[in-house]
Amino acid sequence: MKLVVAIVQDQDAGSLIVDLTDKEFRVTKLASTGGFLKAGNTTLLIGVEDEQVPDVVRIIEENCKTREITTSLLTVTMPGDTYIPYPLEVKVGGATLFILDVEQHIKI
Ligand code: 2BA
Ligand code: 2BA
Repeated sequence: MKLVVAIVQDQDAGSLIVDLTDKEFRVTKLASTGGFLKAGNTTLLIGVEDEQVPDVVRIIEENCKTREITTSLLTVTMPGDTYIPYPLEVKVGGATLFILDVEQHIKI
């Protein structure tokens, strides 16, 4: 068994979960925050049999889009702790996946 950990954009999470559950995959949704943009994103845990991983990856590819985001980061200028916002263009990927071996899967 594998655990697919998928970090996706909030805008894509709804349709992705619908498509996964339509195909009878089980999903757990976590609200998460990206360390760089400090903005909300969604982390999905999807526990599946090894041979189902390609199907899960395909459904994620179909639902998740790369987006250009212009954000403003705050930079501190020396001296005097003055913060200056500066615009930054960032390409946020459709999804970041980690696919882990599951040592045990127990339901109680
Ligand atoms: P939910 O996805 O909200 O599922 C709640 C319960 O609904 C499940 O209880 C199960 O009895 C039923 N259920 C879910 N999907 C089903 C399906 N495709 N067909 C028939 N019945 C279905 P549990 O199995 O005890 O799961 C409780 C919660 O644990 C799930 O909440 C989900 O958040 C998580 N979970 C369970 N298995 C998972 C897995 N393989 N991967 C990720 N999360 C899992
Ligand atoms: P964030 O950390 O908020 O990053 C959002 C986007 O900002 C990233 O998109 C990337 O294009 C850019 N970025 C991140 N760190 C950067 C840096 N040090 N310098 C320049 N640009 C940077 P993605 O790579 O598609 O990542 C989207 C989200 O996926 C991330 O949100 C983070 O929550 C998660 N993620 C990506 N790679 C990860 C990893 N190796 N471990 C854990 N989480 C990861």
